[in-house]
Amino acid sequence: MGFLLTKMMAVFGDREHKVIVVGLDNAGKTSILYQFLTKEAVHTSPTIGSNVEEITVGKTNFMVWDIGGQESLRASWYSYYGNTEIVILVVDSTDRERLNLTKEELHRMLAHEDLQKAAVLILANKQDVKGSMTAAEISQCLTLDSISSHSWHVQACCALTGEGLPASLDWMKSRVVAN
Ligand SMILES: Nc1nc2c(ncn2[C@@H]2O[C@H](COP(=O)(O)OP(=O)(O)OP(=O)(O)O)[C@@H](O)[C@H]2O)c(=O)[nH]1
Ligand SMILES: [Mg+2]
Repeated sequence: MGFLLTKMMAVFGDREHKVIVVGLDNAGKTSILYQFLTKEAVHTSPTIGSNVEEITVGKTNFMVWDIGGQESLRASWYSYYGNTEIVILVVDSTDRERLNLTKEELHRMLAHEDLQKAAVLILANKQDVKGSMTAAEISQCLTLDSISSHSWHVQACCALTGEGLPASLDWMKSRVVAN
């Protein structure tokens, strides 16, 4: 039976892996979701609630939930946590003032019982903007080196051009294959 299942998965592909995309409002979460899907920049407006799309990378299927980041919506992020395998935390690399707030949200999420097995991908978005913080700066401000409870990775990207996003999908794929 196990052999048959392995064979079928090789032919039809794997089951779906749940991914949530979080981060403060205006970070670029929806832009990233649709850049993943269409490989193009899309016009967005602030997300009220969430968007969900299936993203396929080779034979790996991700069900990706993009959740609104406005303050009033952050309190309900937890309702999306169940069965999440990967958390994508999108950071607006131009928003120095609110990086501490992102840090608080990140560490709060990592402490949540439903996310204990999730891997975390931090996307340092808006790298096209002159003077934006580097991935290394963001990594330091978010104290990523102190995280030993979760597998994590930081990636610089630009949702307008798609730069850095294929590498992000590769890392996500490596995480779900590893488990
Ligand atoms: N320059 C630049 N602008 C970006 C980039 N990514 C997103 N933006 C812009 O940032 C604004 C917010 O993008 P959204 O994708 O709507 O942000 P969001 O994180 O989904 O915001 P909420 O839904 O309110 O939580 C839009 O005007 C985007 O065009 C980027 O890489 N570079
Ligand atoms: Mg949005």
